[in-house]
Amino acid sequence: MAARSDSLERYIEGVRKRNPGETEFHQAVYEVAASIIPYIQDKPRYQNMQILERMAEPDRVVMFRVCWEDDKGNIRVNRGYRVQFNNSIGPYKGGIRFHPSVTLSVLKFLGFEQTFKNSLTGLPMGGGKGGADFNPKGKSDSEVMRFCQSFMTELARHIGENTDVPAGDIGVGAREIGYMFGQYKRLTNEFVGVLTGKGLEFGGSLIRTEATGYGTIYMLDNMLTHAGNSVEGKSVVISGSGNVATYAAQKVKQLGGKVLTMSDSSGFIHDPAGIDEEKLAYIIDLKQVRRGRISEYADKYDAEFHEGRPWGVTCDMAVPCATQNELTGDDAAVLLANGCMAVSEGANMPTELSGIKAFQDAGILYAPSKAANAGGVAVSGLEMSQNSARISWKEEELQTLLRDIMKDIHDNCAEYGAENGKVDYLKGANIAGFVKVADAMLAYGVV
Ligand code: NDP
Ligand code: 2IT
Repeated sequence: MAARSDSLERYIEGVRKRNPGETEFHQAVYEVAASIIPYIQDKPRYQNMQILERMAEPDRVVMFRVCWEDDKGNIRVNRGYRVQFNNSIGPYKGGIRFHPSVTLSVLKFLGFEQTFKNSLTGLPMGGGKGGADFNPKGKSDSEVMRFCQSFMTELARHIGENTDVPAGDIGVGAREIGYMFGQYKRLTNEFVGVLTGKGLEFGGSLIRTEATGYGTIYMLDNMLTHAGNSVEGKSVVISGSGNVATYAAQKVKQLGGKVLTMSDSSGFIHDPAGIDEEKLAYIIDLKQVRRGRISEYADKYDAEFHEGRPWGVTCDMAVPCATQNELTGDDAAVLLANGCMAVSEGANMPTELSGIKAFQDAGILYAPSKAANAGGVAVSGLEMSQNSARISWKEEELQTLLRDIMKDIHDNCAEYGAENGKVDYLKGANIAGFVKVADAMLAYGVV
C-alpha cells in the first residue's frame, strides 16, 4: 500500500513539474491516477511502456489569436485553443467552450477526461477539447457570429470529419455551432460531419440536445436500481440552467422525482413545489432564447432566489450541471448532513477532490462525470455515424441507443469498481475507460 501511494505521489509530482500552474489539469490527472496506479501494479506491460505517463501528455495543442470587430467598430482580441489529447481509439472528439475562465489548464483537464469518457461510450472516438476566453454574455448575435467565423477560420485547418470533430460545451450551443459549421463549409467547400450538435436541417441528430442531461439521470437511475432503489418520489437539487441542467431536470420529472433548484452564475432559485414541465419550458425560453437570468424565475413563480450555490437545500440527490469545482468539500459535508444519498455529475469535474472523498467515505452512490455525462458525446458519436452514412435515425431508435449505452456504462463501471459487495463508480469508470485506450496504445508500439 505504501509503495502504491509513493508511486502515485511520484507520478503526480512529475505531472506538476511538466505542467506548472495548471491546477485543474493536475486535479483531473490525480483523480484518474489514484485508480489506475493500483490497477497496473501487477501489469508490467502498461508500466514498461509508460502508458499512464504518455496518457497525461496531449498529442498536440494548438493556440491561436482570434481577432474580431464588435458592433461599435472596436477591434477585439481573444485566444483560441484546440487540445488534441489522444486519438488512439478514434478521431479526436470533444466540445468547444466559450467562457472568460477558459485557460490551457481548463482545456487540458477537459481533453484528458474526454479521452476516458469517450472510451466508456464504447464508440470509436478519441479525446479532445477546445475553446476560447470569449464571453458570449451581453454580445449581440452579429458579434457572436463574427467571433465564431474568426475562430473557425483558424480552427478549420486543424480539424476534419476523420481527424477531429468538435461540438458544444459551456457558451456553445446550436447558434454557435451553426455559425461555425457555416464558416467551415465556406472555407473548405465540403459538407461533412465535422461538428456535432448541428441543427436538424443540416445533419444534426435527434435527441443530441437532450442527451447529456437525460444520460446523467439514466446513470443516477441505473445506480439506484442496482442498489434496489429508484428516482421516483425523490427530491433533487440541480445546479446550472443551461443545456445539461435543463434536460436533467426534465428526465427527473419524467421518472417521478421532484426538482427543487436550478442556478446560474448569479445564484439559485428554490421552488419547494418542484419545477414541472411548464416551469421548465419557461426556463428554456428565459435562458436559451431570451438569454436572461435565473433570478427572473422567482418573479414569476412562488420561489426564492438566493445568491451562491444550491447545496444547502435539503434533498435526496444532487446533480451538479454547471461547471468545474462548483461543489466543495464543505458543500459535500452539508449535503451528507442533510441526508443526500446519491450524486450524479452532469458537469465536468464539478466536485473537488475533498468532496469526492467525503461522498466515498460516507458510502453514498457517486457517479463521476466521465461516466455520468457521457450520454452527450455518445449521441454525438451517433450523429457522426448518421452523417457518414448520410442517413437520419428515428427518435425511438436513438432514445433506445442512449438508454442502452448508459446501461452499458453503468454495468462496466460496476464490474471494474466492485469492492466488498459495493461499487466504487469512480474507480470503475477510470479503469474501464483506461483499458481500451491503453491496449490500443500498446498495439501501436512506441508512438
Ligand atoms: P451552458 O452554457 O448551456 O450552461 C452552463 C450553465 O452553468 C449556465 O447556467 C451557467 O450560468 C452556469 N455556469 C457556467 N459557468 C459557471 C461558473 N463559473 N459559475 C457558476 N455557474 C456557471 O453549458 P452546458 O449545460 O452545455 O454545460 C454545463 C456543464 O456540463 C459543463 O461542465 C460542461 O462541460 C458539461 N457537459 C456538457 C455537455 C453538453 O453536451 N453540452 C456534455 C457533457 C458535459 P450563466 O448563464 O450565469 O453563465
Ligand atoms: O464534455 C463533453 O462531453 C461535451 N461537451 C460534449 C462533447 C461532444 O463531442 O459531444
